Amino acid sequence: MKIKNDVIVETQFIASQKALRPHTQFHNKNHKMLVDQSINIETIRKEFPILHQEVNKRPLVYFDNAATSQKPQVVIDSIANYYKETNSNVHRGVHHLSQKATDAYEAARTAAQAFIGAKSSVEINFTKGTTESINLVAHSFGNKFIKEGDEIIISAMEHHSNIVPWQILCENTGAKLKIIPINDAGELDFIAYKNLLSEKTKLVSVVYISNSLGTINPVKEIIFKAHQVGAKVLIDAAQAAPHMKINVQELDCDFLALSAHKMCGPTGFGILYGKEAILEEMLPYQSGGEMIKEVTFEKTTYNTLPFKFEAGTPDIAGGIAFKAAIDYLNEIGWEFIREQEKELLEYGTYQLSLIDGLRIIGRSEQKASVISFLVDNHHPYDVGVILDQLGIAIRTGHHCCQPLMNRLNIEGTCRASFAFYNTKEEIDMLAAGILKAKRMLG
Ligand code: C6P
Repeated sequence: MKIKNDVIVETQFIASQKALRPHTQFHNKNHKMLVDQSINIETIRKEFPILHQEVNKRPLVYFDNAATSQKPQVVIDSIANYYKETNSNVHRGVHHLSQKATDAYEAARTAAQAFIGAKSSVEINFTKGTTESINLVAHSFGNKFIKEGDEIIISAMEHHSNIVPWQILCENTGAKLKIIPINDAGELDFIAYKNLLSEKTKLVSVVYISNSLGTINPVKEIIFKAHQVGAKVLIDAAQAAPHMKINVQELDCDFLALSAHKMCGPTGFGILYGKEAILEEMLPYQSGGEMIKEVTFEKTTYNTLPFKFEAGTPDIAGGIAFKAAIDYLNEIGWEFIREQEKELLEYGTYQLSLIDGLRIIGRSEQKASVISFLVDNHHPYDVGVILDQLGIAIRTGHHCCQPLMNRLNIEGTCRASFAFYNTKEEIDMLAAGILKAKRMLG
């Protein structure tokens, strides 16, 4: 595509629209498998009903996938079907529906175990999402194992969810929070990280993929180094889970947190992975029903893993829909997801770089399909509002990473985050929209 006088005069994306999936299996609307049939991107898009609407009389361009991804029909159906056919409480009843609900809910745990390559399903704790998972570790691990004078290491590019729980823990215990600096491209300073590590380090908690910059961090090396000083490591995989295959045993992380809603699943559901031996030693998180073994007024004993960390009636429909999302992503195939998003990132980076006065924030060599940018001196909010008028959804602001914005000396950015169901044509519309915003904002 060439941009001249604010007009797109030529597009090159058309071939990409026909990009064929290398995968041979796919769910159709009736959730039957179509075998040996290559599917193009339009077929995938048909699975997402929300994408086929107009916003402000323009076709919706959804580039806010890092905030939350859209949901395919199979995930939407799984929620409705649960309430239509199965609704009942889990782990409690002897009756048919309760057994059925329990089986479906526990199948989600097994699917999540396979999804992240955990050794045992008891290492999968269901939570409300990444934020709750990190809070669980801060409370249940932190309050037991972190003491005055200990150190916790995070990085300068963390989401608030991976900062504030540790600050509160440090306030409560007298531990110290240490920050791994980043360079101007938005990459972690690994040498500085190694220098921060010492026998005082009890926990390292870092983001796998930055939500604001798209940086993919070398978490395997980070974990290896932390283990050399005896520290445990938590990986915030909120942005990694939608984009790449994760294997917790290969990474050897001690904890990993993710949210279902960023990977085509439901909101308010996620997992905390923890190594079984560590989870066994941790304090309960919330208390009440389900997490107990026996209650008397004198003493209460706690349930076995994973129920020890799952007090109260869970989001059963959420768990079942999470499994539907995992199955869906596996069927799309990680190779396809990686290739499609890589192409979108490269194309988007190129097209946006052609725009005069546009500055891309976050230039890591290892990057996921997130482009943060600033246009001239315009406030990201103003650019975002104009793009919204054109039907284009991006996120603007600090993206819950205020310390990162301070480090970069900016208030915030415009952020376009792509998913495998996005197209180059949509990126062309974004580029044209930015040019229009430039014109309107002067
Ligand atoms: N980032 C974004 O627009 P929850 O809200 O618990 O599902 O996820 C929190 C979270 C933690 N870590 C990272 C790296 C994240 O990106 C997020 C959520 C969204 O970037 C909403 S602020």
